[in-house]
Amino acid sequence: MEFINWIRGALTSLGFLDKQAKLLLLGLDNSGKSTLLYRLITDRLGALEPTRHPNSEQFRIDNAVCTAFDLGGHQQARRLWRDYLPEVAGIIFVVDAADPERFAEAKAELWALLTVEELTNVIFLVLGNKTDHPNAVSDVELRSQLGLDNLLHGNVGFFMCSIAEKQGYGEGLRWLAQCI
Ligand SMILES: Nc1nc2c(ncn2[C@@H]2O[C@H](COP(=O)(O)OP(=O)(O)OP(=O)(O)O)[C@@H](O)[C@H]2O)c(=O)[nH]1
Ligand SMILES: [Mg+2]
Repeated sequence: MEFINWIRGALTSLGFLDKQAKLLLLGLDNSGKSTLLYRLITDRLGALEPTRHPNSEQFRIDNAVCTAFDLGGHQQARRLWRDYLPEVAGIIFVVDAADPERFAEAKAELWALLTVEELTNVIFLVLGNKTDHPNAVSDVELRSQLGLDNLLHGNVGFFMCSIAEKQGYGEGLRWLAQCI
């Protein structure tokens, strides 16, 4: 059995077999998490209600079969985030790049996760969303506001995107799929 698992692991890492990955979609309320999930499974832009209950969907990125949990980002929902951390391969942390008043709050939540010991080997994809919005700040500005300037860990990727205009998140997700 050990040997079979070893062969499986080797074939998966060479890209011959599908990887299975549990992902979490986290970030403040209104950042665009559910919009992203809906986009990934339907390829459409949905008019969605704020997420009140956790839900999950499966989708494929290259050879990674991902099960993503959308937990909701309002204060009460954030208390649930920690319950979902076991077995997580990647966290997609969505930030509204057009809402500077909430950058400090987003930074605090992001860093609360980045410093969890259990998550040391987890891949973080930080998406600065809503680049189509007139108030959106630049990637340099957002990276700095989130304290990601001098990040030396290879497990954190930062990409700007517009889920509405189907830009940027594809590159981010492919980077994530390669890393997990
Ligand atoms: N302009 C613009 N608006 C976006 C984009 N992505 C999402 N939105 C809008 O942002 C708002 C919030 O999106 P949701 O996906 O519901 O946000 P959420 O992160 O799931 O929020 P919670 O469920 O409350 O945690 C909606 O009005 C979306 O239409 C984008 O790329 N550009
Ligand atoms: Mg939502």
